[in-house]
Amino acid sequence: VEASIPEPQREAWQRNQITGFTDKDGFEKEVVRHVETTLARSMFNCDEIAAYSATSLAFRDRLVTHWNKTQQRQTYRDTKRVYYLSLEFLMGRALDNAMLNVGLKDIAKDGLSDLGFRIEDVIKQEHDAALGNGGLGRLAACFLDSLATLNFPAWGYGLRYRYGIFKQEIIDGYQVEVPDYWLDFNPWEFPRHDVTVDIQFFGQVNKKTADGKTVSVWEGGEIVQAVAYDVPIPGYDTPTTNNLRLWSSKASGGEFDFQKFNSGDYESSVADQQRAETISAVLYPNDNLERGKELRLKQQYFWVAASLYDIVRRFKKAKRPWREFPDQVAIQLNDTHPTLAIVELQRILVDIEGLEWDVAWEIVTSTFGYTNHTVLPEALEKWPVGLVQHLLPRHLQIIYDINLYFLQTVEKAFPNDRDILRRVSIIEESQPKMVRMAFLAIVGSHKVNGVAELHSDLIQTTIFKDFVAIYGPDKFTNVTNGITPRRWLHQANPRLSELIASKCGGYEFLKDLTLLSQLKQHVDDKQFRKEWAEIKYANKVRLAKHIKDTTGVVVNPAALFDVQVKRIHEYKRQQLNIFGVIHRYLTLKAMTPEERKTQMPRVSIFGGKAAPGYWMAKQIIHLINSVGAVVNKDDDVGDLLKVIFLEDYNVSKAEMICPASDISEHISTAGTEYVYLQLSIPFISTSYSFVENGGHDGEAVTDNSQRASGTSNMKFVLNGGLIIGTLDGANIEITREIGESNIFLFGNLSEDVEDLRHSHTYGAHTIDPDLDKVFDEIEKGTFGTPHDFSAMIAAVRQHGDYYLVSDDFHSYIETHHLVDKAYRNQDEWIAKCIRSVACMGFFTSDRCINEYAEEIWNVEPLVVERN
Ligand code: AMP
Ligand code: H2P
Repeated sequence: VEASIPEPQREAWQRNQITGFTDKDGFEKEVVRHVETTLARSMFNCDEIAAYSATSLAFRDRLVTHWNKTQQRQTYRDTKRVYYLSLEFLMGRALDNAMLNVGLKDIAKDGLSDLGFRIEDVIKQEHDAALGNGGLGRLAACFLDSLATLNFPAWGYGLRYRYGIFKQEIIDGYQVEVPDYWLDFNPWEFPRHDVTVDIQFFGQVNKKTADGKTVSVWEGGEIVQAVAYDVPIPGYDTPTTNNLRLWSSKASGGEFDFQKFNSGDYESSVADQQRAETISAVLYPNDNLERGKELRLKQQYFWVAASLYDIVRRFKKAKRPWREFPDQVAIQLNDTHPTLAIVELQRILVDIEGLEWDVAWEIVTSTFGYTNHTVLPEALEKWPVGLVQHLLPRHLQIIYDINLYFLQTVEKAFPNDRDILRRVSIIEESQPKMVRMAFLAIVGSHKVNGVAELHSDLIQTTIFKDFVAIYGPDKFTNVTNGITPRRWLHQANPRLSELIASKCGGYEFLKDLTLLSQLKQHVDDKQFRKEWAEIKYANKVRLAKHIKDTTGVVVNPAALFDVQVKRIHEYKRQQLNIFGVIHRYLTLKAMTPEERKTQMPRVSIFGGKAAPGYWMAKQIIHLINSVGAVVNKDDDVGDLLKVIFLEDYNVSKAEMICPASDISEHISTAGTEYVYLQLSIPFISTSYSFVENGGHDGEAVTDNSQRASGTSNMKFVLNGGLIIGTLDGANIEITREIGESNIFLFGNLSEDVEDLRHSHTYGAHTIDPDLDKVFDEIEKGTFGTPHDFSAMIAAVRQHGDYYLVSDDFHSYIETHHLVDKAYRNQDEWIAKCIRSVACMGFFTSDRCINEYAEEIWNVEPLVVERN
């Protein structure tokens, strides 16, 4: 439908163009207008939530005028666009980010104050948009910020979950999950009831002949409607405002089935409606674990089919020939979750548009790029063939054809190697047969990248080794992760950002983070160090207040704040940390009061969610809280040790925590293999097991880094905190950039991990004597019922200590002594922090996006003119 306004009437539109507010008075007017009209309230009943809502709507109005201009210019110029497909976007709050990115926060602050509100209180009203689990989802959010800031024509596509990641409550020391109903009021989204797509499931495939040509037609089954919701993504200091389009599911054909309704079957017609809505109802709360649930596959197809329909529709508007599709469209697959997009595009081109298979396949493979985020075998997606057949019968046929043509080329290239066909086949010949999504993603993309140097090397030498032999090394590349300095420095730590700006010639560093290197010249400036230290202290006071308000525990802001916040996972080794804390406690208890006076006070701060089905992770949370309950009221130790578990860790809490840390922990085991995983992750269903024949390639996955990259390490260093870590993931590149003297490294190296594991004897494995004492203390009941923690101890003592907690314990404890010692010399400590920040330029997500743009997407920025 052509809905555009004809030329003669356009003048009226242009005359009435909306220009957003630019000063305090204009802002105040907009807030009052929204309070009184949009919200139908007044000065007599405007609370902080209403002030937040009206402020957000005022800024949203501003964003959307820029959004329109950006989209119009992109449409008019018709340059290549990037589409970032991610099942997770962990956006956090939007208001503060919007105010800073459009450069009007000061105006809003003064305006709100005139109207009777403190801007900090207003900002705090916002509910986090928590549509993700951890690093993978937050990376997608940082990438959106960089794409807009660098003026790339780019859209994100995801799912509009009604429930994001659950809210965590700690009750009696245990994690309790509460649904996150975040959509009560969300001023940041625009429902697009005019942008809907019908998505088909189930049914059957029939061959039909028309004009002498036989085509496959997918018929029957059920239709679910996808409705678009758009979220504007403002760039920093640029009018470019990109779009994040999230799909919501709805029963097609109106409210419910009227036939059923009329025949008296009201309940079942409502049930159909509910079933359709279930698709986008909830984010799967597992990090690094795939569990083969039908609903998850439905989510994936629903989202990629709607997104591709939209992308293809937009491409077709310019009436270009199909072969130009890859010149206009780059699609990045964030992990394997959107891999069905490859199959769907092939289906659209062959079945619907009538292209020849080879022509279509060339277009498909030139369009897609695939990012791998982990080599953890339990995270690599596989779908049972039977399930795909049932849900997406035509797609399974296409997958088989893709595999057939692929294996034929492999056979030609490796004529005497039968085994390679079995190893690289997209279909795993297991019981039941499985579709290996990572292999499909590789075959259907022109570039595959890992997210840190070590990680990208590892995928090429282990899980994807055969594919390197088949395609050559050029198909594989590395893009080391990064973070947006706008949110993670400027927004989270405004005072530090201001201090840095005063030494780096203004705020340009926020757009070119390498400018931070100018800080090096000021390391010896006493006044500068003093101000730096004051800011850190103030940030710690703010966190201490939050701790007091939420846990009741009073902590001393002068103590060394030691932070580990991230999803709870055995490979991330929060258990190593808490065992270390117990060791510290026992050491303090054994000292005389005189000796204690010489010790460095410490606050050990933990935070993070456990997947609801991950029993061991929940035990770890319970132990941390149990230790805190004992230690925090022990007068012998007093300020020398406090143990805090912060409830419901999320993006907005991270923004408060990162600036307040002195040392943070990034201590995953530097290596893995798969054989014992069944023991240590008991809830993995054996029928959906990768254990059967090892990793994707049917061999033992050996010598892998467990942590692909890690990104919170970057956030902590950028905020002037030091880190303790293993030689794993991006820790390695951080060390390279900031220098070994500015980081506390410990533990075994990934190359030794395998040998160590083999040396562990089952049943009675000799462990570190200090760790043994920690275990004895737990078993004595010092921290509550010992039985509660017996599995955690058994994992180390009896079950082979898969994560090498005992092997690394001594070096961990020793390194923490070095941390204490270093912290005593505050002046030198601050100097280390400044030197580190000066070297963090590499870790901006802007650098990542420029690398993707150049090496993978082949897209150019498109600058939108300012008003
Ligand atoms: P679409 O690409 O159809 O999803 O539209 C996205 C946005 O691009 C719209 O909301 C408009 O702001 C803009 N747009 C679409 N079509 C045109 C056009 N013909 N001329 C200028 N802008 C357009
Ligand atoms: C994962 C990896 C991290 C990596 C991140 C982004 C999957 O994050 O484990 O090492 O930095 O992707 O590439 P997470 O586990 O936090 O969801």
